[in-house]
Amino acid sequence: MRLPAVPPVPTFSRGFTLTEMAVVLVIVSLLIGGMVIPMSVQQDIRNNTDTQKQLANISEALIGFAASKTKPYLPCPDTDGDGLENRTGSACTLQEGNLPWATLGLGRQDAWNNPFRYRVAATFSDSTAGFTLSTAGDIRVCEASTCATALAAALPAVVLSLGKNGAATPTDADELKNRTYVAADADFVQHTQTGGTTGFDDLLVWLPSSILITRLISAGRLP
Ligand SMILES: [Ca+2]
Ligand SMILES: [Ca+2]
Repeated sequence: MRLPAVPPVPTFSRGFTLTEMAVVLVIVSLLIGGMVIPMSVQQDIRNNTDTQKQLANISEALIGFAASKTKPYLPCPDTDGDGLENRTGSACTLQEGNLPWATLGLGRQDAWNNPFRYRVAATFSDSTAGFTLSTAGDIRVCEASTCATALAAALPAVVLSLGKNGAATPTDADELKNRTYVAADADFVQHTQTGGTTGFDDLLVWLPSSILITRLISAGRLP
């Protein structure tokens, strides 16, 4: 017996309407926009990373400088802008200033083309006396300008980049603390970057005496 013919299933074939295409394009652009970091932010991240690498190199160079001396000592800050350390006799002319980049054989600026700031303890920078296993520094790094909590103390040296906003005079109290030179004030601030042109964006590296002294023992310069 012949079965009755099945009626053909109607098929639909049509393109997208302009409205549908527009909706899809909007969704795709939103997705891409959410994934792509703006170029300016990428540049900031790169500058921060590059500067942190420079700070790590500076730390190594400071240790290398000390290890190159028969009686180890750290270089003095550059206080006249030529990149060379400034000494008056065996002591530093000032304990704080710019990093003596030329003395250390390093690049002169951070990723934002600003000089690195540098402070060294008087006890670690005397070129006649040198330092010993028991020498203590006087520099502290704190969580805030009030310095209620010290992250590190009795440090021989600290180096900092003023960050992206380094060219401007800061209004942030923590940034002012890092930027302003006061002979008797050896406190610095380090915490996470708060961003913006008036926020905190400084990058610090400090040299603990434990690391400095251990490395000089390894190099045969101490005790
Ligand atoms: Ca100089
Ligand atoms: Ca800054």
